[in-house]
Order: sequence, then C-alpha cells, then structure tokens
Amino acid sequence: MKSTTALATALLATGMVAQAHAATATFITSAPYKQFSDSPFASLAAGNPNFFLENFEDGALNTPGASASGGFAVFGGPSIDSVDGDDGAVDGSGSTGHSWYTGGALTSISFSFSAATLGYLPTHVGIVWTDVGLMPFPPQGVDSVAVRAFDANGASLGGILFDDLGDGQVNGGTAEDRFFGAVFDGGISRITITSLNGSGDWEVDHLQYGLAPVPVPGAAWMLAPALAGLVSLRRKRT
Ligand SMILES: [Ca+2]
Ligand SMILES: [Ca+2]
Ligand SMILES: [Ca+2]
Ligand SMILES: [Ca+2]
Repeated sequence: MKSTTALATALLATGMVAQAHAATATFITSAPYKQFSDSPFASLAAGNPNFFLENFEDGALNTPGASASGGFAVFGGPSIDSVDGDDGAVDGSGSTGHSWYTGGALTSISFSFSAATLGYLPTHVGIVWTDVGLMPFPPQGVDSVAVRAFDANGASLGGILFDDLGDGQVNGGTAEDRFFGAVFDGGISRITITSLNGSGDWEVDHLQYGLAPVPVPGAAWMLAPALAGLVSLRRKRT
C-alpha cells in the first residue's frame, strides 16, 4: 500500500523546536495498527498504573482526565471503522467495533488532559487514525492528516503530518489505520488531529496517554549494597 511506504512525515514549523534539546517533543507515526500491542507505547503501558487506553468500546470517552473538543462514539455499521482487534477478531475489519467520529462536520478535534484529575500531564499521548470518507474534492477516502501537541501552558510543541492516508473506501477496512504519537517529558496538555484537506468525515480510535515510569537511577542500585554493608557494619559494632 502506498500509505505504508510514503515518507511524508515532517515536523510542522512552530518556532518552538528551536528551544533547548530537553524541551523538544518527539513525534511518532507507525503502521500497521491492528490492536494495542501494535502501539509504540505498548511496552511502556504494560503494568503501568499511570497509562490509559480509551478504545471507545463502552460507547464513551471516559478514561480518567481526558476530554474531547468534539465528536462522539459510534458503533456498528458498514461505515464504522474501529481498530481491528476491538471486536474480538483481527480480521481486516473494524466495522463491528466503536470509534470516535467527527459527526460529518469537524475538520479538527482536540483531546485534552487534566493535570488536576490525573495528578500529572501525560508524557506520552497517542491516537489511531482509522478512516476518512467524504472529501471536499476528489479523490474521496484519502486525506493528509496532522497531529500537533501542546505543553502545559498551551504552547505548541510542533507536530507530525502524513500525506495520502486512506484506502479510498468508506468501510471498516483496517489496513490503512495508522498510529500518531507525541512524547514530551514536560507533559502534554492537549493534542489536535486535523484533516489538512478539509474533510469533516473521519474517525479515530485508541486514544492512549500516560506517564513514563520513573526509572530507578543506576546510582541507587550501586548505593543499595553499600548501604546494606553499612547497616551490617553498625550491627557488628553494637
Ligand atoms: Ca470508554
Ligand atoms: Ca476486527
Ligand atoms: Ca474501538
Ligand atoms: Ca480503516
């Protein structure tokens, strides 16, 4: 497929990326995405109590601390395009699962994260683009998509875009489904996903976000035996 081999990814110019290296966000896009194990964040999420996956299979966006600027969950029908595995079978179709739909009207949707609810802003945020239907101009069913991220103050962290995304079909086919993600140590308050060709007829799924587990510093591992030795030394003295 053309969309899986295209190299049309690029940072969107924002001016913010000229800051110090530590203030730079990283953007990722990957395919195929048939189920959560295909996510670049899957290993990060495993056993992580601060990582959440919203697959919309309960018909709602209700994972902690996440909200959308628009759209709604849709379910079941030939034009519905969930992530493939959400219906229990990785079989090339997502038409019997749930997705998040623009309602035929929105060219852009923001997903925001509440530090008050979560206790932090997520360092990792991802979304899976699953389908586009009607376009303002031909060809139908193919779009250019941008995902942008914003920091705790609402300042742009930049973004990533992908051209010629879609299978030209208005059905639940899952071959073209694609992951978009942002990573920023300073915390992400919001992502937006946008149809750059002005379509209001597209779907996303698998909103995923969380905090990277804090690694145990190497110095602490080295210090632990030393402390144990100190304790045993004191015990011998007393
Ligand atoms: Ca839900
Ligand atoms: Ca399926
Ligand atoms: Ca789903
Ligand atoms: Ca699809």
